[in-house]
Amino acid sequence: MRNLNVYLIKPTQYDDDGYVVRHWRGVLPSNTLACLAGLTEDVIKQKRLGEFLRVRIHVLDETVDRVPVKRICRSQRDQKTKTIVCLAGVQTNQFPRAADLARVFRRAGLTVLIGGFHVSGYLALLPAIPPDIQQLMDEGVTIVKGEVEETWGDLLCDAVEGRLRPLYDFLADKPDLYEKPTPSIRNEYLRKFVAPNFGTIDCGRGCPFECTFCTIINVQGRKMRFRSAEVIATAVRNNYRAHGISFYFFTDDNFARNKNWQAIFDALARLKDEEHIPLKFMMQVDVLSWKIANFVDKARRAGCTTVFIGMESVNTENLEGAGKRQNHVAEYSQLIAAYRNAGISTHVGYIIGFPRDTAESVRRDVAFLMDDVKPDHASFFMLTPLPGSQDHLAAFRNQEWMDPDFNRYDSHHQVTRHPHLADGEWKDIYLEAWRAFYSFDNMKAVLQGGRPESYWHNFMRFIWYKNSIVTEGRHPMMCGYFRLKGRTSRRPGFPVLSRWDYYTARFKEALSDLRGMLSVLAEMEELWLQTRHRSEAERRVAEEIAELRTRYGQLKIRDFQAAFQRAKEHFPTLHVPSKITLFWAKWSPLLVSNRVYTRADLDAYWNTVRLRWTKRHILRIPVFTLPLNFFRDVQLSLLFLFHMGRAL
Ligand code: B12
Ligand code: SF4
Repeated sequence: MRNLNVYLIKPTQYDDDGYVVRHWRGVLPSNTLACLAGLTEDVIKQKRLGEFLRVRIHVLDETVDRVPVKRICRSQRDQKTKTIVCLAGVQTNQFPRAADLARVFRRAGLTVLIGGFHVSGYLALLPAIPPDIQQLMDEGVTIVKGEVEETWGDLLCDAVEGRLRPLYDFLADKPDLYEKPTPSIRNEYLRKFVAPNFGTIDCGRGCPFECTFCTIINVQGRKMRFRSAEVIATAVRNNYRAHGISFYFFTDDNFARNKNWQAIFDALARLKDEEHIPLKFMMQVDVLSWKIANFVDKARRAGCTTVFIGMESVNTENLEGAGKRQNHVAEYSQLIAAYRNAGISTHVGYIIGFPRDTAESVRRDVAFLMDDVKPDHASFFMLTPLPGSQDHLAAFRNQEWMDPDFNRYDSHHQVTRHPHLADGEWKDIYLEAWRAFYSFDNMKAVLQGGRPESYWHNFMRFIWYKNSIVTEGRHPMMCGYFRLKGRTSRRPGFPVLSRWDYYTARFKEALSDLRGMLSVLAEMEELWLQTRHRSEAERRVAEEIAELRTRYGQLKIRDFQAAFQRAKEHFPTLHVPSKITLFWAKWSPLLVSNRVYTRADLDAYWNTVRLRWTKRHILRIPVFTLPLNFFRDVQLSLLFLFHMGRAL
């Protein structure tokens, strides 16, 4: 054998219509793929596979790449070439897709392995190998349970020599990560994501706590393992120089319990101070992290801009029931304030559907979250018994109903029965929580209450989240920009539509997506107009105008002047524009400057046009102002996009 193709493929999920979920651009690149690419490069460098074997690594993330199934199947045709397909980082909701791909590749005679959290967690707690995994093994697929930092070379050797076993179990031998190869960044992969300066590193693994819904502790363990601070700093330096990576997601489940956090933060701060690398990062921490001496301050100095916190609930009974005893609701607002005061945005994970939840209690709790706890962002999840969690084991032992379709285990679907929430009601209250948190008023409150340095960061996340939930109806963490669907890439059991039916349906969908996106953009434009940073004087003028806004549309130039005049009483240096300037400002298309505070008048105008159009009162459409308002709208949008682009 002369050539070896190693395909590292992260499968995606099927949507509810059976189409493979793929986006034109993703938001977060996969750390598992980068980890396995780094390990494979290391195996090649060490010549573990022999001197003369030419190895090509192909990294494919099905959430943003079309997997060229036929080409991969053909790649082993010639005798001197072998192809190994590694279905990587397979989560429970991706397992059905992974299994379908595995079968196709096996039928073509390729070597296929599946690893990741689903198989690892599923096999970690259940007393016997479940039938779906056994069936795959019978079909010649190798299942890998656990982490492979110390065994990847051996596995690849077994694969090359054709002596792979059906099951490898590394769960008991968790690798020491201290000096292991770090995730490898690939430019061609990063180009598929919205921010191509975005990288991932897991600085450590494990978590000491005992939440019953969590799979991490039963796969990566409760004993913390971590990478050396020097290894991380070297990776960050090299990634910056070679790929321009300056923003990281440190994927540790709990960075605050990484025993090496201090050394890592110090090393990163040195990269910023001494080597002028403009490093920023986000990380996951627990609710007690703010109490660790110097943690928040050092995080800020190292470049932390966002923390993701597993808050899960504001109901103490829910937390106790889920074994999350470390979360004290009374301290939540102090936790948020500690990070906010350091200029770090807070993003909380919040679970809906704990056994004690009712529709009313969820409504009350979400209001408390927004009004009292006041995090910058929240991600909501429907409680899901993920294989590998104590919750799943308990439901399995008690023979409770669990949806047999793993494709739905994405915490965005109901997969169990709830004692107080009827089928359908659970999902409704979950979606209501999303809508409440990402309502205009709450987003406005967050942007106005936050620090100026967090403004654009929070704003961009709002766009991503709003677009995912409102336009696409998908969980933001499983969503990207512009949904793509292949006509024939459909789950077995779903019919492949005729070209005509498919393209008609797609056209309608694309139109509705576009309409959704434009309406999100218009809302965000208004949010920007109402919240963007202004000087004190400008703010005062805005308040005056807001008072007059009840009569908006009928506002006269003299009203504006009066507002300026009153503001001048507070700010004597304020320049009161002349009548001519204000006339110009009100009516000229060039009005779109920093004196626009709302697009309410434009929206009112377009609503009138729409209403008259639908009521067939076409002659009553104010045609003379149409081009002017269109021009003003385009201008305003360009100004908004310009400011957003500058902030990116
Ligand atoms: C980071 C992360 C994300 C990121 C992913 C992007 C990124 N930047 O990586 C974001 C925020 C987008 C995300 C989203 C979601 N996530 Co997530 N995520 C994680 C997290 C915290 C780290 C992943 C990671 O990098 N791990 C380090 C890598 C190296 O570990 P690994 O994947 O297990 O891989 C090792 C081994 O498993 C093995 N291996 C893996 N694949 C293969 C393949 C072969 C062939 C072999 C031999 C070995 C092998 O080798 C690797 C190296 O040792 C994990 C928890 C965790 N600690 O892993 C949760 C986790 C994977 N996520 C989880 C979930 C549920 C989700 C969501 C469904 C949540 C949601 N509703 O939005 C979505 C799904 C998104 C998607 N389309 O994949 C669950 C999955 C559990 C399960 N059984 O399904 C986890 C375990 C957390 C949990 N709550 O329990 N996630
Ligand atoms: S704190 Fe988070 S990572 Fe740790 S056990 Fe609980 S859910 Fe899992």
